[in-house]
Amino acid sequence: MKILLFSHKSDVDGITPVILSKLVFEQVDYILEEPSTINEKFKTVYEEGTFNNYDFIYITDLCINQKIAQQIEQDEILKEKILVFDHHHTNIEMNQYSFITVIDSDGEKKECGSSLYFQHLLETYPNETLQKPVIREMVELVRLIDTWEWKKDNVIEATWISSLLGIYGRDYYIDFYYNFCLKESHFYFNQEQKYLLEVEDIRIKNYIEKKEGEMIPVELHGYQVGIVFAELYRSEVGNRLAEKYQDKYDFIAVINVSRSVSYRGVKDIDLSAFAKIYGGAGHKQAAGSSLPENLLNNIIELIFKDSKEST
Ligand SMILES: [Mn+2]
Repeated sequence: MKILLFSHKSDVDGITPVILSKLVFEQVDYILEEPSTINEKFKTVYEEGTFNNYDFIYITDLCINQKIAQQIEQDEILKEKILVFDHHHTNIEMNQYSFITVIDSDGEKKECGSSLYFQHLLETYPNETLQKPVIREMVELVRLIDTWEWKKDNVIEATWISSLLGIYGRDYYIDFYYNFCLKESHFYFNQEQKYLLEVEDIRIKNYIEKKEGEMIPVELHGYQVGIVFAELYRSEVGNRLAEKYQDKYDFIAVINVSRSVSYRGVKDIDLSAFAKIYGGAGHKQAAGSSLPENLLNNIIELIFKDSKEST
């Protein structure tokens, strides 16, 4: 079977569905996007007629908007081909569509994109590899890190799997864990990985310290916000500083000038609602929004007042 997968670009919850798909289907093509870009990308691929080449189209850890969902709902063939598995509570209302499943929590535990997709695959295509404990154990670590439930029992291994994605990069990570899942029966971290993680830990600590010194206080919509510019380790920077400065700031906004803004908090403030003001989305304590369209050009003009556009 040939499938096309749309998934979330930036974390293990978005990347793991690629690995799972490869363990199940003969041919897997995948497109990795952000919540802010998925709709446009999906629409383009749809209008190009590319979906005709696939048996199924999956969307994981992301969701399409109402307008596109309505379009699909009216397309009798496509409706049967597309399946969405998301867990972002801002998308809960999308459950009204037969091909969309959005589950934030089953009552006992929180779900993530990978855990929902894994359950679907296991029920629909229970092959030998998929039934091995290694897959279940890997998906559980992803779930723990993505839903923050690792904090409850301090399952530090969940943070390791996320750090390894940063160290390896997407392509190598996918390759490595695809082969690992084929070969191994249980999940574990090898000595080499543990060494890499130790080095990475030191790098992150140093980076956070540096960013801490550069934090800028701003008032936004009545909130006290600590603003940090960071291109690396954005989640770690945001989480650590939100915790450390909870008496001073309501939450932290990490701006990556070349990509987007991440919001991180530890208080009872719905950051997904705050992100929405700026066209973003996410979870209560971790959300994001995209940047103004002309930001980079504006920065260039601010720095080089005499610059001219060039081709
Ligand atoms: Mn997720």
